[in-house]
Amino acid sequence: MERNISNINWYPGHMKKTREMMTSNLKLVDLLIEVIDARIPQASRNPVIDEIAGNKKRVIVLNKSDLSDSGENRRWLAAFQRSGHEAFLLNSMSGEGTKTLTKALVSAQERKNSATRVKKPLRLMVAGVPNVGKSSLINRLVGRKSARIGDKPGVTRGKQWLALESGMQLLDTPGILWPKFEDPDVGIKLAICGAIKDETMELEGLALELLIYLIRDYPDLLDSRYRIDCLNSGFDGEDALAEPSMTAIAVRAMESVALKRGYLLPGKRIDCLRASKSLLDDFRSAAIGRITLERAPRLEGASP
Ligand SMILES: Nc1nc2c(ncn2[C@@H]2O[C@H](COP(=O)(O)OP(=O)(O)OP(=O)(O)O)[C@@H](O)[C@H]2O)c(=O)[nH]1
Ligand SMILES: [Mg+2]
Repeated sequence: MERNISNINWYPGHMKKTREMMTSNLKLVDLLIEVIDARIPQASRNPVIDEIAGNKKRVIVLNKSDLSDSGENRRWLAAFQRSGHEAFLLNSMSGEGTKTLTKALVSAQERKNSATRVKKPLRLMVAGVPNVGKSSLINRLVGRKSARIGDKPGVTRGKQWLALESGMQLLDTPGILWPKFEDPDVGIKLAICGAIKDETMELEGLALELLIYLIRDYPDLLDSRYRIDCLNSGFDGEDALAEPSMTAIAVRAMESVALKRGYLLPGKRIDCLRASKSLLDDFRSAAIGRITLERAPRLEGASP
C-alpha cells in the first residue's frame, strides 16, 4: 500500500492568493471563527491560520459534530476549553449549536461597543480547511442560503462579505491547506474527510487507511455495517500462523466488503476501487456510524 500523499499535487495555486487575501482582511476583523472538522479536530487545524492570525481573538467551531463520535465530541470540547480556547460543537446542517455560538458573538459585540464610543458592527472572518462547512455555518448564522455550498472541496472562490440580522458582518473565505504535511497521517485524514479533492487521490490506498482506523477503533460498527468479522475473517491455513499486519487485516476487510456487496470485475476479480468508493462514501455520510478518527487527550490539563 502506498502512502502517496506527499507526491500528489494537492496544493492548488489559488490557495496562496487566498492566504494573501486573508492576511489583508484580518486587519479589518475583530474575531476569527476557525472552523475545524469534529472527526479530525487535530488534523483539520490549519497551521497557516496560526501564522497569519497571530494574536487575533478567535473562537473554534467543531463542525460536522453530527458525524463524529458523541463521546469524543465532549472530550475534545473539554480539551479545547481546558487549553483556554472558546470552542463550540456545531451541526451546520440542522443548526444545532448555533444558539450558543451566537450568544458568544453577541457578547463579543457588546465588548466592542463598550470599548468604542461609536457603535460599529462586529466583523468576523470564517476560515478553515476546504469542505469543512464554513459556508454552511455562515448560512446558518445569516438564517438563509447566502453563501454557496457543495459536497466537494473548493466551492467558495474569492471573498464574500455577508451581513447578519444583528448587523454583524461575516467574511466567508475559500478553504485553504498548507504546502507540506509534516506528518503524512494529517494529509490522509484530511483526504478521508473530503478536504482534498478525490481526483488527486489514490482512492484504494485511502480507503485502506480508513479501514485501519476503523478496525482499530470501531470494529463493531464496521462489522455491523458490512456483516463482516473484520478482525478474524479470512485468516486460515498458513496465514493463521503469523500475526497478520494491520494492512493485511485491512486488505482482507476490503475484500470481504467487496464480496458481500457483489463488487466483482470480469473473471470474478474483486473490484477494490468500487469497494473503496463505497467505504469512503459510507464514512463521509456516517452510514457506518458516528466516527472520530482522532482520540481526544484524556488527561486533566492536557491540551489538544
Ligand atoms: N453532516 C454535516 N454536513 C455538513 C455540515 N456542515 C456542512 N456540511 C456539508 O459539507 C459540505 C461542505 O460544506 P460547505 O459549507 O460548502 O464547506 P466549505 O468549508 O465552505 O467548503 P469550501 O468553500 O470548498 O472550502 C456540504 O455538502 C455541506 O452540506 C455539518 O455540520 N454536518
Ligand atoms: Mg465555502
